[in-house]
Amino acid sequence: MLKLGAFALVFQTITACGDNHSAPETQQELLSPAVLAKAQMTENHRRLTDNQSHDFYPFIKNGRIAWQRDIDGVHEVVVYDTATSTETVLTSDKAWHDWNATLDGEVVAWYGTGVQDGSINEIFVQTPQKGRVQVTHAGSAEGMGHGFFDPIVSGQKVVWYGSDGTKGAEIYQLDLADGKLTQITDNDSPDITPVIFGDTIVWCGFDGSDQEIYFQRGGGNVRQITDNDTMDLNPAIDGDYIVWQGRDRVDGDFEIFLYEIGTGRIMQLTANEELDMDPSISGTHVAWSGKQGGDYEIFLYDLATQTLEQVTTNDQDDFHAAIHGNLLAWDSSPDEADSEIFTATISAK
Ligand SMILES: [Ca+2]
Ligand SMILES: [Ca+2]
Ligand SMILES: [Ca+2]
Ligand SMILES: [Ca+2]
Repeated sequence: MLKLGAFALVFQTITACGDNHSAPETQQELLSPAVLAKAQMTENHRRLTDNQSHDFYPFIKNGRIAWQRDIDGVHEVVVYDTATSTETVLTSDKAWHDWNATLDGEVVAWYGTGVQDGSINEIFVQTPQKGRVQVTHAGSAEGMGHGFFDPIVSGQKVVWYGSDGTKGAEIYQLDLADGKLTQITDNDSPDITPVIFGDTIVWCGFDGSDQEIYFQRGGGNVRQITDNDTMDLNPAIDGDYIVWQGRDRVDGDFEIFLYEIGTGRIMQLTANEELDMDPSISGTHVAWSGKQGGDYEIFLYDLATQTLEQVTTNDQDDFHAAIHGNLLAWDSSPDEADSEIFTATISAK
């Protein structure tokens, strides 16, 4: 293992911003840039699908993987259980393109785009108790914009974003336990791509000039993590850690950042001149898609050991890293044809 370099410490003061957003109380440390030691952490690399359909956008929870597959021109939800090695195509109706599937236990959620009317997008949730339920109804209301997108499930909670019909996109939460729908944000700017862990919701909002990362814990005040003049996008959360992609203010490419809620520390995980995007986090492991030598590869970083692995090495794009526990998944197009789902396991230390 290589020796780690020292972190350069930069102090960043976060100031108050926007309507209902409260300012972080403390100064934050920006640890930048991390000098990464290389280590092999994954094994059992596997091509999970092998067909003529596009398989992409995997999501993992507790050994179950959900993704979307283009079947005869219509996108459907597929769920794979690693415990039983069984694949189930969950949706088969041809009325909706079903996208961005997410799951936790037996609860599965996704959004559908009307095949007939491609401008309407609705959230669907499937549970053992109630079966499949369309939980939003943008299509039946006047002036509801394009509807609702990108649900994420955690326990009995589902979050998503979409137009409230009058202003920019807002963040919504549905509690499946009591059926209560809560609008988390209410402002004039777009709030998009929420993620949830327990009672903490994280999303990407707009501060008037560019995108920032916000979160709300336990229904309390909205707190702002980033405050800069460049784009901060695609947050993910696990436990006390929030990750996202932010623009490198020197080179203009995207880097991966991490925020620790308990300490308020921000850490920059990548420092290069290529695009690093779409991070996912589980425990101390962070995975993302980064450009390397002309195409994208999957990278895995362990916060505990401060080591980095380039998981893929090939000439095609590897996208949409998803991680939970010791399982990592992503999609790629190995034959320059349709895309497939790939998995790897993270070895026990
Ligand atoms: Ca395929
Ligand atoms: Ca920003
Ligand atoms: Ca970069
Ligand atoms: Ca690649």
